[in-house]
Amino acid sequence: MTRAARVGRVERTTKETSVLVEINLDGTGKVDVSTGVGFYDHMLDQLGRHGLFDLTVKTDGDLHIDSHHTIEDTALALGAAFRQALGDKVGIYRFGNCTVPLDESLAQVTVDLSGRPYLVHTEPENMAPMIGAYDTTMTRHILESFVAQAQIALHVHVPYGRNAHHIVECQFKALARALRYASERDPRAAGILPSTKGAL
Ligand SMILES: [Mn+2]
Repeated sequence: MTRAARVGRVERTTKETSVLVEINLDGTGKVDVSTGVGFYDHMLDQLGRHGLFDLTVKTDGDLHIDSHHTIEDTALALGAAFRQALGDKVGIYRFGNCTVPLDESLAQVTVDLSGRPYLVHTEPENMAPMIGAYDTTMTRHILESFVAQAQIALHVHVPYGRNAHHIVECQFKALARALRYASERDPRAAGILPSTKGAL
């Protein structure tokens, strides 16, 4: 049986940004990312590497204003590309979770590729406001944007952590791995849609 390639490609252009995202869910973690926001590139690199997704992201955004539109629009395109790559969701695990520590910080991520967007997110308050050009309040905004387009239920919790870089990075690592587990093909479920409703 030949399986359709699980790839997504989204181009999104507005007056604020121009974004290209390409993703292959069955990749090897080959990543080529440039958004103009160094720390965000580092996070998207985590997503591809630990998700074992091949991921290309090229964003040309209005960084002369700030990094907000660039970060948000990239997350929207990424969510849309991920949804596209999931295709009919037949034969996948659907649910995934992963807990990842990064030194003193811990992230717990649980995902359901449900077809319905819902985000629950908690992280320590009073984090350092900026990591390079990355505004740390954008992490929730990235997750919201990704969830809205990917149409998934996503719960991300950081029960403790001190260093802002660690707090954000462990979230992306755990997200990557949870998305990988949920989107992976279940060898016992070939040809089966993981829903009693008959739709996902
Ligand atoms: Mn916004």
